Amino acid sequence: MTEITAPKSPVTADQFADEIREQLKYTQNVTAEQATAADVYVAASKAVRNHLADSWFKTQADTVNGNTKAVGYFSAEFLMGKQLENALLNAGLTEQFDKAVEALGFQPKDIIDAEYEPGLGNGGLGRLAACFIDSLASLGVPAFGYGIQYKYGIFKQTFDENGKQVETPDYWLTNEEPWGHIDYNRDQKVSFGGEVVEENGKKVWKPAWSVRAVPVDYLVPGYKSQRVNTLRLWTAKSYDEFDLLAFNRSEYMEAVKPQVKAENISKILYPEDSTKVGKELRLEQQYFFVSASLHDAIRVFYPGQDKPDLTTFPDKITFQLNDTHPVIGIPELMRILIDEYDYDWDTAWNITVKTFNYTCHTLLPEALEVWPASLIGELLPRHLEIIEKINEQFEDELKGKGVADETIERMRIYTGDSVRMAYLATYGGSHVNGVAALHSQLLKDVTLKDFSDVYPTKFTNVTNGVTPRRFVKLANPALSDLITEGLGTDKWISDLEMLEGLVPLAKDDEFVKKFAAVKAANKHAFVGFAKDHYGLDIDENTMFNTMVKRLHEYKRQSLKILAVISKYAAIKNGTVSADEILPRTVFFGAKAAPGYYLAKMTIQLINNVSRVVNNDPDVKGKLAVHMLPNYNIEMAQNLIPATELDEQISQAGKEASGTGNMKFALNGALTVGTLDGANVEIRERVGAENFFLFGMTVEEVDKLYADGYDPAKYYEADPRLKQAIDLVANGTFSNGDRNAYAPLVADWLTKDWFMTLADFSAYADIQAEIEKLYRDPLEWNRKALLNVANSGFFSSDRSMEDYLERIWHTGPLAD
Ligand code: CJB
Repeated sequence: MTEITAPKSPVTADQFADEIREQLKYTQNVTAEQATAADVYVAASKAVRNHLADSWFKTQADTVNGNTKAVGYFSAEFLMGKQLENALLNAGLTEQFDKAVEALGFQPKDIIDAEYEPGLGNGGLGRLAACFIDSLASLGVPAFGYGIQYKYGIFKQTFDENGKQVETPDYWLTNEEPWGHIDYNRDQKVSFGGEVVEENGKKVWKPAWSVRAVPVDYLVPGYKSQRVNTLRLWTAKSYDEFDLLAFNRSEYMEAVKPQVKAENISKILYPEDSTKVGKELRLEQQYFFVSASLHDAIRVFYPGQDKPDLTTFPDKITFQLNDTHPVIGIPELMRILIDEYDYDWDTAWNITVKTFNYTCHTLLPEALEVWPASLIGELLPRHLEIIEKINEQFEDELKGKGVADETIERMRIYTGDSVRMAYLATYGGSHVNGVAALHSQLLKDVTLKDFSDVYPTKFTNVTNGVTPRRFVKLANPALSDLITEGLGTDKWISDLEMLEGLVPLAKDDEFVKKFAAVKAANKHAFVGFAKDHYGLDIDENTMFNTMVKRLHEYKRQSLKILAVISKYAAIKNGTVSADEILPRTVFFGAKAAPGYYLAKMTIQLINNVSRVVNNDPDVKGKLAVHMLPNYNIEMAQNLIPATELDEQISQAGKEASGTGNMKFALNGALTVGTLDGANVEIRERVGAENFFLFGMTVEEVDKLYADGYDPAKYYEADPRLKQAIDLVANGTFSNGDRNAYAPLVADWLTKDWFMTLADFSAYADIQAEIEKLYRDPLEWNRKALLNVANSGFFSSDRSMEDYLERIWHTGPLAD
């Protein structure tokens, strides 16, 4: 046995500079003189990774031998953001790094910026997974993130000369990537297709083809916990790299076909978010990573054992299913236990239910994945049999509980034609949770009502959170310093509810002025960032008003852009006087799924409103609009700290939680928002007087649907709205082309499923209140500070503690 050593003691800046030089010389093969910023980035990353290695080994050993159950977080997405700065912070090497790279002749910021951001996620769900594994490591809880190392992450977004979104591939792995360690010796075989036969009374799956799942390990360092967990992302390789016979026949393309087919599985992240995509490849991806991960967990916890006692598996690890994407793991664990380890059905079912839990992230029924049974049958024939049997058992159980036949019909997991993954997850796991209080309530009352009636104790809530390390400490160093000054300690970074200690300081005008100065400095910094990255000239003496998130009808970017257009018209027509106008810069950032027609048209509209408004001398200095391309974590880290007013304006009952809302509140923006998702809890905590609430409630929305919604009525009733829509329709933002936005306009006037028009007047009206407060900087900043002070609850550390207590029933490793 190798002895597990304690973590390496921190080094001096000189020593760290030597370590970087050594990496440059022996692994990068460049001299310090030849090195570019990109070289130094790679060398410094490898050097800091070495510092984390001993803690990583120790954590792995303690995880297997330790006192507590581990967590396996199964997620098709991990949107990690850049790694170096976070790794330095958690390794306690930030200062040494700064000095070391300066000694090498570089600016620390240039080295940090040289990292290429991995985009292995679409939006909220993927970023949440990244926050959660950061928090688990920081709390000292042994955990594995399990997912896919996509060769191409989320597409890069640019805009063409007409303002349309253009997607280009994200070639992130063509740059040297110092973080992931590919481990060919710990691969797993994942099989597909074929048929199920009976041999000696036993079902035997004879797959048609297999791929090699190779793990790529990323270190997940905890903040001040001395723990380093593992993010294990699988990459697909072929067992038959090359068909030599075909090659020798000069059929070169044929020769590499097996390789292409296998490697396709981990080639690309589906650029969807909350919408269902029923693609064969997507099911292959899902099965690929959960099958490899389940086998990996058995390998890790029962090393070298041919016949492990897997009845202890639920005591070793608990798996959280991040949405429905990994739910095929339930029949896969059944198959492993029955077919590979000879357990009987009931024992296997017991183990499986105890091992899995499911988080639902949506309220849109169409976003719950449903797979055609024929597809599962073709790709995973043994799993379809198991799913059928699970469904039989389920229906019997429901009958036994006296559930009415028509209810059972509605609840079926397997309908004969299709398999409902959310239902499978609810039945096949111990707990189901929503991601904000309102969301969890609506899951129980509406989306999964039948299930909650029969299994009430399975349902719980865990409100989302965000990591204070990345989204406050790193993103907003000036605010972090001020918080530390105000509280007299920096312990809040790992105990965010300490921010409450700032509440009394909101009465101290001097402190509030310092807080305002931080915001002003962040705005100034963002002006520089926007100039460098987008070539924009932004006036920092305007209110910075931001709406960044995926583009969805339910999130209602339309509402914001219609209000902007209405404001533009009012300024142009002189319906507001010059001294009534509060100068604003409106920032949008949003990617639309490539096949989402209305979402893409909305982006085009925003870009063209931006073009018209920003070039109109009549509104210069009063209103500017920018659609920033390629919203990603880096942009979030720069824009959120500079934002003064944040938009969370989804239709009530549609946004499961939101996590951007938390990041903005923690960085001292005020929110204009509806009573939706986690907005409800944010408002409760920061105080109704420190939040701009508008719009219909869930009940009002339901009533309006029930009464029959006619958007045209709202268009006729509010002249501001009518004018804004007319300007879109009459070609003002399309060089006179009246057809350019016709589908969008038609949708607004005849359908408007998310009731943008019904909420417009309330949204336009509340702007006066917002602007009035903004004219009083001391009061505005007092309220913004109270947002910071009262948002400590929204740390992902707290979310993790809630999961530990309510769902996972485990805790940190002993030292
Ligand atoms: N969400 O990002 C996604 N993708 C999905 O496919 C479904 C939901 C989002 O998850 C976030 C994390 O829980 C939520 O905050 C957000 O409301 C939800 O849309």
